[in-house]
Amino acid sequence: MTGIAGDCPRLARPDDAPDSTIGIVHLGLGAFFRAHGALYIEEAMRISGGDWGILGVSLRHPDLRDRLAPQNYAYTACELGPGGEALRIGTAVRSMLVAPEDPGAVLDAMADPAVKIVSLTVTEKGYCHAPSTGKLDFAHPDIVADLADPQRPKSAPGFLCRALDRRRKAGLSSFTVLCCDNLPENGAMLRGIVLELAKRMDEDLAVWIEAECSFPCTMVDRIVPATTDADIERLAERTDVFDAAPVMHEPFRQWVIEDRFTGGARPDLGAVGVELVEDVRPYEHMKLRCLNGTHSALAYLGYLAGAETVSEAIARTALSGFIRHLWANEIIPVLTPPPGVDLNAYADALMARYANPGIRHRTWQIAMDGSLKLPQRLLGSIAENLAAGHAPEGLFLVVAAWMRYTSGTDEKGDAIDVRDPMADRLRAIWENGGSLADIVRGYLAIGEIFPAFLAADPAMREGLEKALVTLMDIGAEKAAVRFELAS
Ligand code: CS2
Repeated sequence: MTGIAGDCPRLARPDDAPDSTIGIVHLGLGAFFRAHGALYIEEAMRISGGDWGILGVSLRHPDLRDRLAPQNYAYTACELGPGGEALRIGTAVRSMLVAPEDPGAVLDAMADPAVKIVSLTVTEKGYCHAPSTGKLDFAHPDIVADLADPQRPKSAPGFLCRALDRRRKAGLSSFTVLCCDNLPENGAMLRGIVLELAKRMDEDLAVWIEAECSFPCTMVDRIVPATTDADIERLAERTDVFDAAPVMHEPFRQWVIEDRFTGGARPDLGAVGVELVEDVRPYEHMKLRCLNGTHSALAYLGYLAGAETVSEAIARTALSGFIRHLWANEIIPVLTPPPGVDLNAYADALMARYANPGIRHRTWQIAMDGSLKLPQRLLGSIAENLAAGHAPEGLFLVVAAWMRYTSGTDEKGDAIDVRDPMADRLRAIWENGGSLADIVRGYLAIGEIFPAFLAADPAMREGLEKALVTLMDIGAEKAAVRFELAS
């Protein structure tokens, strides 16, 4: 690190940090979990004790481990409020492994009797599934590899199956699998995926997992943009300490979990504001559709309109009015609110969160992996509108904006760096040429994204065609203005 950060002493683990041993293995440790779950867990240990230290696992790169290890896995969590920053040091992460360096060490850790929970934030694409059905994709290269070389898993489902198998064979109890990704009925979906894979490995393992292992569904929420070098420099200037891996987050946070932990073993999460409920679905629908759905809308339309961040996008009245229209007329009317929640107030609070100028959340970052995000964020709302006899033209415009974004060329003719496992396949639809109607048909034919009943609905196809024609004719911002709903 050059600049001021390079001259400062390295961040150290504070003396008053809870001295817990490891009780949780977290797959896919990144900024989000360190700014969300890990902070809740640390607070729970401070209040009620318990050995809930976290062993983080990176399933791909060593970068985060290399940054955290010299500071004993402590890191700064910077809360970026509209009025300024508040800092704290996160200490619940006790160690980290990089799976490709030593998959056996990861399995050993997961099979340790002291580990009671394996949590995950591996992003939507880490589950190797088809998002339209939630089913495992057996042709996924990581799953093919996991079946071929069982002792050296690559995928998250592969690690879960192998580790559970070790526990079963050692006569140990199962751990709770706590999925913390933005997927619909995330625990149930992951359970289905793990069982599919386990069945292929060993029928008895699948039977054991089915009987012994709990996969509670969760809803997680906190806006955590990727940390930049500028953030690291700014923090060093402010604190005179060099932290190579701080996390940046908004003040708001919410975690709703179904209280079904194996053997009831969990940190005292209720003491720190986590909502432990019977049924997460209404919370998850509210969050995935109201927040993530409009986040994706701002990502695609905002990017095409030249807005670099969410707060820049929302500062344009065309886009903020459009988002208000989506909530009021196309998203909230088909939602069932969680007990005691006023969805209009929830949407108003979201608008304030998006406008927070302290958070520089890039539209490009949110636009990533749209092929895996669209179903749960947008297509559910579209399907329910259509079923109610209403054509959701604003949501069609968002899907059309995703189509245009994934063409790889923006409104000025510049290239877009599209990050998506399906990027080549999506761009090929445009390269094959044809009318805009052909393009829409090409997208709708992707069964992993669009469920057959929706792709076959003429109202869906015609609505998308109309939206794409408008978008190509007049551009994202002018297309959005047509829907503008004043505050
Ligand atoms: C975002 C989410 O990057 C994205 O796709 O929509 O990461 C979002 O910031 C979080 O889900 C907020 O809880």
